[in-house]
Amino acid sequence: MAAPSYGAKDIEVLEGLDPVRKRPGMYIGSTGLNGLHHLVYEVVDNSVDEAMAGEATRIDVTLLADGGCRVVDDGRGIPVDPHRSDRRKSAAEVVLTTLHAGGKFGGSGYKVSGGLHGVGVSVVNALSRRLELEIDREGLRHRIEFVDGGKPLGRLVVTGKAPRNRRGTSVAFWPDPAIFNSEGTEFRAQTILERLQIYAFLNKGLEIRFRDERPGHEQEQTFRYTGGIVDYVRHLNHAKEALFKRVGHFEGAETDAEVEVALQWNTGYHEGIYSFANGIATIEGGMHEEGFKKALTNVVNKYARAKGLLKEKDDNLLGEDIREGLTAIVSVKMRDPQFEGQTKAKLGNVSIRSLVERVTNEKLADWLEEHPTEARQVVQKGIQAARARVAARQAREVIRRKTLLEGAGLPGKLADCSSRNPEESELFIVEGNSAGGSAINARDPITQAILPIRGKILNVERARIDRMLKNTEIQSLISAIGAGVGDEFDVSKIRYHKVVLLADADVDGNHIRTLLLTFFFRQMTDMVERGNVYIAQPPLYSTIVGKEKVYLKDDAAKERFLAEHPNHKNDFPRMKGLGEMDFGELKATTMDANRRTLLQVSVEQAALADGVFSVLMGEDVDARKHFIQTNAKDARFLDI
Ligand code: 0RA
Repeated sequence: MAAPSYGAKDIEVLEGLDPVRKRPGMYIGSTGLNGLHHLVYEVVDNSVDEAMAGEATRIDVTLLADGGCRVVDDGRGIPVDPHRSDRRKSAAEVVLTTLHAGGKFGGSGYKVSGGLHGVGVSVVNALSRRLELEIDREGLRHRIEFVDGGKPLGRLVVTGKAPRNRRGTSVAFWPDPAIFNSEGTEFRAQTILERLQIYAFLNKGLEIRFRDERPGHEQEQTFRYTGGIVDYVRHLNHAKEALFKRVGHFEGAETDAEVEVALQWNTGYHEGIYSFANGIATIEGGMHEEGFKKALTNVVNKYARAKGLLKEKDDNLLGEDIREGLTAIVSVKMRDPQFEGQTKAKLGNVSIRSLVERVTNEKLADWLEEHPTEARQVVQKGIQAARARVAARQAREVIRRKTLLEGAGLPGKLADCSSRNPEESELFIVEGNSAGGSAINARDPITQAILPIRGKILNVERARIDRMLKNTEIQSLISAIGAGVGDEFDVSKIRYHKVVLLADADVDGNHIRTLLLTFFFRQMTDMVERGNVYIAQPPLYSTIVGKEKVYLKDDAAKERFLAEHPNHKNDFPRMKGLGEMDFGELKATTMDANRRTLLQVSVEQAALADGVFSVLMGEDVDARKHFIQTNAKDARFLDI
């Protein structure tokens, strides 16, 4: 076979992009699905930069029917004039075929840019089997195409007039299956949508349209937020109960750097500070977050003292007290962001700390003065959190002292199993005394222990941890599990490797399950993390077949049954509560290891129980699934 003949231009191209094809992971993280989607972000980033420079107002992202992705913006367009290094080539060709050739690195016209993501469209070109670039500039439409990882099919040519004198850049690319050979080249709309929405939140007024043209996946969605990060905070607090309606907002700048903050408290306990540098999520935090937190603690304490809400004898509120239930966005834009840390998601620039601190100290103090009602609520919530913190510590102390004095005394209500091997031991926490009675009869006494818990352990909507710890039922639970609680919880000491919540599918059952999940999540986190917590699934329906009673777990199981037994005429009475099942039924449907189904609780679910009640445990399984998928997958939106 004849060796392919390369001209000088080809050799240069190969030199330009070869490193990317050799080690794609260095440029896009991985060649799995994450890396694949990175290509989209890479292209969109450039358009977003154009928007940040005040030159673009709209970005269209389209997943093409043939598997490609097209990103169009209405910015200035990549420059088309002959490049200074090689007059035969257009600047656009050089940008697409050379690493780091983008305008961003020359610093021309760009105030800020992502930095990390700035490796540019050339990387996308290198990892695509085809890329089509169209530029509308100075009234003309220009076009150039690349194949096989960035080889130009020709030079940039003018194909006609730019329609309606529009300007902007269009990049369409088809990822190379030879590169993305492990998980394929099929984009996931949801993944892209989530990212686009964040871009839209962070760039006030920017319109981002998404369109999926793939057969069977057709959909369209537009994001545009005139409130920017204020809308973002509202969105994050949407499923929660806001402490007050207003979202606080302030900004400030110095040469080469600007900061914008939006914040609102909710009645929950989770602290959600989401920070960004040049539009990139800084999941590991960094200097901007440090500056914000320090100033927040300072400003709120000062305000509380000035208004007499904290007396001279009172201790200052801790940062964690003030941040309880806080949802905040801290967004900085700056030259040369330094990304550090394990995942390069921590902002290292020391100078930004003092800017954010200064701006927050000044502007947040103003905001509190201007909004005394909200300010008072913030302080009151902080004071309550501080009290709860002290009370929880005291309650833990009491429990610890009790176990020290009384040894490993087990609670009287516990019907323990005889096995002392945690691996095979199961603890069923059963709602209601009568249900507890059936469970004791239904169990395998060697491996299954029963702890009955009264239905109304706590008749507070959202129990605070300190109140939970003082509750005798919870104290029994702690000693039954036998591994301590809170900071002292030691998962290696748990007496049962399965801790199973068994409660009715009604309102009270949901309540107690949610409380217990919240408790486990906050006070026995490792146990949840290791997958030791389960939810028992008693059946929802039964029906009679011949002489036998058949149990059906849920509506889906009922549908399946009907499909398999089209002539079935008997009805499907809804199962009554646990207390009304006899022990034979309870054993057959819920407890017998060979016949039951248990739902293993993930950290995500437990986290959601901590913040979101109805959605997690509600009837609407689809809404729940959707919620968990969209909120918990991304660690930043996980309520931990
Ligand atoms: C280099 C210089 C200029 C703009 C761009 C690149 C640019 C790149 C992309 C990529 C996607 N959309 C884009 N829009 C613009 C500045 C050009 C000038 O000063 O006119």
